[in-house]
Amino acid sequence: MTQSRRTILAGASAFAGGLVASPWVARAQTAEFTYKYANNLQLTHPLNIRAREMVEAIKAETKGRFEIQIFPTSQLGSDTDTLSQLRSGGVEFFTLSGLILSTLVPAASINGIGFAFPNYDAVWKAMDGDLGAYVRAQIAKANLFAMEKIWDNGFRQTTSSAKPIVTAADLEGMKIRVPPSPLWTSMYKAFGSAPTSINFNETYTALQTKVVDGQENPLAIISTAKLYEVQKFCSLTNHMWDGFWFLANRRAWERLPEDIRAIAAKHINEAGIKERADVAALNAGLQGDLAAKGMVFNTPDPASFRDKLKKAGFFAEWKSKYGDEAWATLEKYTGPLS
Ligand code: X2X
Repeated sequence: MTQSRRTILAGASAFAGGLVASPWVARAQTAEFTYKYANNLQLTHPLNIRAREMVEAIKAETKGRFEIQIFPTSQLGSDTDTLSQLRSGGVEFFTLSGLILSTLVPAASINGIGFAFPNYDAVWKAMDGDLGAYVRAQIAKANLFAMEKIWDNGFRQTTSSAKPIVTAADLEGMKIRVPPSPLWTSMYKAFGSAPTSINFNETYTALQTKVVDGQENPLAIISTAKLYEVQKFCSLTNHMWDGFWFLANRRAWERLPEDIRAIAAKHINEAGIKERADVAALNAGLQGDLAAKGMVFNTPDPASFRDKLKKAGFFAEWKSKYGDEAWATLEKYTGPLS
């Protein structure tokens, strides 16, 4: 049966059922391409709010040819599992912190060096400049494609069920959850903590059952993942900035016709820019809301933390791991770190 006849019949039956105003309303084309996009965040996080708008805009501009199905809250598996699925093509898109991606692409964690970025202005100059370009080139070598604009996670804060973190000494011996990443583990070992690598989808339970006493995340995550229900203290350490690369399986990305790829990339990058503004506003405004939910806040002086890392050789260790060229690119935006 030809498309036009199927369309008319479908339109006529729908019209007969009183579902559309005119029998000539063309049925949306069945998508030529249907891709899965996985992420680890709650539906209420700005990342998923902007992603829903994004997939609708892509479907509309491709006239239904390209459909992206969103799988939030680690529905398809943990971050480490989903990275494997992205590499195999089990999922086509995945937003992932560069620090977790660094298990596959070591250079991808470089933006997470402790106390590197003083503010968002320095972050975006780096990530939309030479540092981001360098990391994306390294990601491409792993047969993944990273969209041009990294999405925002935010400056990370330290929470605990036991006590406020006032100086670096308070981190000594602390059982702290960290995402699965060599840099996170290294940093908290340098603080003298006892870091435990736990995927985000298991973090709430690990805190609730006291497997760990604390964790660290931006306020937007602490709020949307309801970590305030299982954490009493929040110390505004701002100890690192973290983002989410919007990653594609390269074969799946290149399988798309060029016109669809251009439309998808445009809307994905636009959504990332909007999400950045949402997250920054949220992180700036959430302290009062979280305090009203019972969290106790303090703002520590960063000097003792930075000094502890320096004395532990943390900066020197990671400079040698990344290499002089990459480190110089980082310091172009942060100023001297080691
Ligand atoms: O796992 C985390 O802590 C989170 C949600 O911030 C990341 O995806 C890195």
